[in-house]
Amino acid sequence: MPYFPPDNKEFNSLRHVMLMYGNANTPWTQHDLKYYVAYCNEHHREDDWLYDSFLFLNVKSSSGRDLCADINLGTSMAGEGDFFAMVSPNPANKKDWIELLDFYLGEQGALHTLDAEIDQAQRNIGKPYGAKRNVVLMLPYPHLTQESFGDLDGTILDFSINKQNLAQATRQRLKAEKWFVDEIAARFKARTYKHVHLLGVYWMFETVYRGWNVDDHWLLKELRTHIHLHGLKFLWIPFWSSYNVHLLDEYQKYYFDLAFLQPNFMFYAKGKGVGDAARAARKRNAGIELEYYLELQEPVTIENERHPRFRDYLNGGVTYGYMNHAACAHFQGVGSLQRMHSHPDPQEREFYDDLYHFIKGDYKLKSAIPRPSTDKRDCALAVDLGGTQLRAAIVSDCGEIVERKSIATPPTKDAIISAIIDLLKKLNGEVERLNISITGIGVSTGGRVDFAEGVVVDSTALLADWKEAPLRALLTSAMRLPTVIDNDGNCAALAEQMFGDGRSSSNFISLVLGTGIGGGVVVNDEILRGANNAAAELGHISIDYDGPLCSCGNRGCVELYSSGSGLARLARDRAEAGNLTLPTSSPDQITAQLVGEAARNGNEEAALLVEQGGRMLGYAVSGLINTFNPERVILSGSLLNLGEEYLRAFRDAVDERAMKTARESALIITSQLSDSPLLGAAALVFENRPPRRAQ
Ligand code: BMX
Ligand code: ZN
Repeated sequence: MPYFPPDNKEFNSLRHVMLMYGNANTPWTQHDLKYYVAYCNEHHREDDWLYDSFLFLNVKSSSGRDLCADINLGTSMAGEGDFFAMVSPNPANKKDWIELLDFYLGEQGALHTLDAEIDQAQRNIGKPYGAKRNVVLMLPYPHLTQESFGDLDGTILDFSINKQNLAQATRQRLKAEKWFVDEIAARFKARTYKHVHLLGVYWMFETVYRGWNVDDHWLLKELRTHIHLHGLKFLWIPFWSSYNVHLLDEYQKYYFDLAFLQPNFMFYAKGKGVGDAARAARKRNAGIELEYYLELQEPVTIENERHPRFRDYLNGGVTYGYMNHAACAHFQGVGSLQRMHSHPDPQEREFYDDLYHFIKGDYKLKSAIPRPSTDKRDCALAVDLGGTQLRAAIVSDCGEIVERKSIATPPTKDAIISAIIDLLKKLNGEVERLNISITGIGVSTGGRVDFAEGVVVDSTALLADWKEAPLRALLTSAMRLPTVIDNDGNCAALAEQMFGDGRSSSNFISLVLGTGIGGGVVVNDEILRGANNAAAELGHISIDYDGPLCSCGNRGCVELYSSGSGLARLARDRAEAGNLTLPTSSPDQITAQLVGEAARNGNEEAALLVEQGGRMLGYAVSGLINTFNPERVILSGSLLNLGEEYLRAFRDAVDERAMKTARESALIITSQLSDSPLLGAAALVFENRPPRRAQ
């Protein structure tokens, strides 16, 4: 599932909507609005267009009564605590709601001033802005404590259940909301704004609650129907907490037309990063909110991390693709963008320029700002057991390999296990010197793995004795660290998802071309594990039903032609039959790399094998593209060193064989990660405690 896309015509091409917190006592002035309408130069003059959409919202009326429900009390990033229906002791009444209407749509209201400012900006900028600028207006909340809202059609509305049942109270609350929407529509129509399009209305309360005294589920469903009668959209920006995340899942079905996931990454000392928020937004077809909060005078737990985190938000737009592929909401607290523009601190000023580029869609990754924290770096001990090499490393939570060791894969199960423990102990001995802390152990291995139990179930001939190995239990007791184990193909996909090109796509296929062919499939942001974690053995797709027997039991598996072991086997057979001459007479020394080298040096038989390897892989991947319709196919592993011919033949076969529609959307790329299974082993550890630092 993609993000909620920008430039959606039904939403008047909305891309970036700025939250404009205001206050009836201080109406918006043209001077204040210009920093949002336009990118202003150092002389405070409009130089280029900036936000295309504006969400006006006021929390309190001029008399201090509450226009909206307080939000998210008692919840934390980890989803602790609970929501409860808000009981404002001082709820706004009809008079306050009318004041809000005047604030938005009065003669000198926010929309009037915005329209005038756009007019002026147009003269100064001298180029058109495309679609009309959007406005979205917050609806006030009908508080349950409001027993005497004011008169509508001759009755004084009562929102409480003190003198009536819940259905009666909810109907009265709905009546007030419908009236407010009607007023917005009528007043907007009555004025003629030149540059402003009324896109919709916004619901401030961040959960949809039903309890003994409140039924916002029914209220919102009915209200949305009414909003649609006016041709308006209903928008929402809920906090991504464990409580209401399921409401976000189906927001379009029941309540809202467009929701932005609110990460709250800016406000909690520990918790999920922007990458997780981005993935969660994609899963739900939501937009995403960026939070600035640069200088707001409120106790913020991460006071000294505001700048690094804001950099993470901007970088995340590139890394996770939301800069150009998602509708974005921008939370700036009160007026922080304007302060950034004229700030004496050059870092703040740089952020202003960066935001301008972000909105234009051409912001480039900048290096992450180092965290002031003196904490030890969080790392994992990672192991990758392949058919040829056993490797182990210390990997940091931003995917950096801090220390590594490797040996040739031992031949027996017992020898493998003691070699793994030996490598891990050696690495663990480095912890003090490196000033790191180890969160856990992740193991990436060939073969079928019982993921839940941490047991290697069985293997092909590439790891002949690697069966029924209760690896997690053994490592946990030897190392006294939590351990997670998965198949190496899955691990590589996980590494792409956490550190590589998988960060910006929800559907991709990863192939590790080594001794064998490791496969991993990500569908809708989830690794496809199957019924018992045996899915995605992509090396064992048969492309020749009558071909040679594979150690998996099938015939003609693609791994027999296109992997390192497959190419070496074919070359050995040909050399023995006298059809291939390689610069060695010993069959044991024939490897895929040797075949590649010979091919690059003009050996035609060797070149034919390399070409066939690439082509056969292309046939198998064509089927995968038709099956999974991925956004990307990410190739990694040592076989990429075979030479251009392997990749060219692969691409040609895919172009020739995959179905057109699926082929068009599948980008074939080589991984940017140097060691995806090893990084994936670390990713297993970090999966439930994702990285804090940006790439
Ligand atoms: C084999 C199979 C897969 C593995 C792939 C890549 C075993 C031992 N291995 O197809 O599970 O993902 O090789 O492994 O059954 P590598 O040895 O190339 O790393
Ligand atoms: Zn096979």
